[in-house]
Amino acid sequence: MIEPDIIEQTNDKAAASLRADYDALGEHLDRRGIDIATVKHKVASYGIAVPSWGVGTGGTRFARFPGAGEPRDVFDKLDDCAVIHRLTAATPSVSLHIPWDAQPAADLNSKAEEVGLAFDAMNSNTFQDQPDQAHSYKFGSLSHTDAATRRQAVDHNIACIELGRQIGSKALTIWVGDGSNFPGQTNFTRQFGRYLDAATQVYDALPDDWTLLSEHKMYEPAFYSTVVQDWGTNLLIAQQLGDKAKCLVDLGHHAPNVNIEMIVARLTQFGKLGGFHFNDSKYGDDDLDTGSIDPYRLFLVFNELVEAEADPDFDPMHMLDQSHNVTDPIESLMISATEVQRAYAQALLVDRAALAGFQDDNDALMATTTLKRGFRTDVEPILAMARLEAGAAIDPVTTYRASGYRARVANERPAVSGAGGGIV
Ligand SMILES: [Mn+2]
Repeated sequence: MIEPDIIEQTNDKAAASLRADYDALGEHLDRRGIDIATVKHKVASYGIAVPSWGVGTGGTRFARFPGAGEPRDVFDKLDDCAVIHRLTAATPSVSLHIPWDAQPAADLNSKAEEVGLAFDAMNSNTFQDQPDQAHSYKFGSLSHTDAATRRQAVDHNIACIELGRQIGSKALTIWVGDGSNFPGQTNFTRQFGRYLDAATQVYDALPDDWTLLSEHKMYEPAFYSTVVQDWGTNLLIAQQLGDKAKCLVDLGHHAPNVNIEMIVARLTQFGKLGGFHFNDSKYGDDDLDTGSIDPYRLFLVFNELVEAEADPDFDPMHMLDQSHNVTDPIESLMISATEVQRAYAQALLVDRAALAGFQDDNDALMATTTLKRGFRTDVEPILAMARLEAGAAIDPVTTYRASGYRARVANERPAVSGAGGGIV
């Protein structure tokens, strides 16, 4: 897929400059009492899951403009995901969306083994109708007024668990588009009761070592009210269902300016933070590339995660969830994976003892300056050196473009694709 020679050639051109930059940063960090090798090791062991639906062009509610060489099916998607991991060494797993990616487990396993990837959380889909389904989700799925429709949605989630169990997944992510568009259209209380009842049936089918991740979203596709609209409702669900149920935080699923890092802290404090969908947004659920709009917010989220790292039981799942409309999705996902790593590395540089001291002394200025110092540090040499040492690319996008991968798959894959995609 990507010739090793291409990686070697492009790395050779950049390696001397990288070593000089890395050494200089190492000296600088040493003066701050930070061992650069320790930070690099943590970055190198950090992995984030790629969403299978992210390697195709997403589109908006208005239009979708397909790109060249789009994946035709889950096997093409896994090829593209493998390219991302080959060049970044940051994305060892893929999160599947069912039924878009539904294939026999044996075929999925053999393809994953061929390309060296594992499967992360399974995602169910009850926000659109499939051609062969008996009951429509037009007016909801797990919270639908009709018992047979709810049963169909429950059965679909259980089928996702069953497939996931056969391919080594350990989690099911549930996001529903259920809600209403008019005041009075639904009774909030009865609708949420139906949701909890149906979600409990899914939860009861979960293997012991699995996690059920419920994902909240403020609005869309329902515009007046959404059943799982915010982290408060999400927490109620996780508490109601049981220990294996946790909350998934998608950065884009909040109103502008919401303090997401504080939501992360709250859920962490009570053992209910289950995972993330990383992306970025300017106005709503824009699904823009991670770190493209507000990298400081991403850093502040990671500051909370690093703060919680001391607890050995703290292990939330990390996934990207983006929609790419104007870029090559492989390039966007490579950049996004490294942006998440960057925020993690910057958060590792925060002098936590000093920060705690300033907090206790109510020295607001020194506290915020101490925190921001991590964000101000250019950690790119750490990320690039981790990639080089893992046999990946110092500059993933340059190497990817030099490889000619997109032109090659464009020859093999027809321009019109039936593969699922979109904003979720
Ligand atoms: Mn999401």
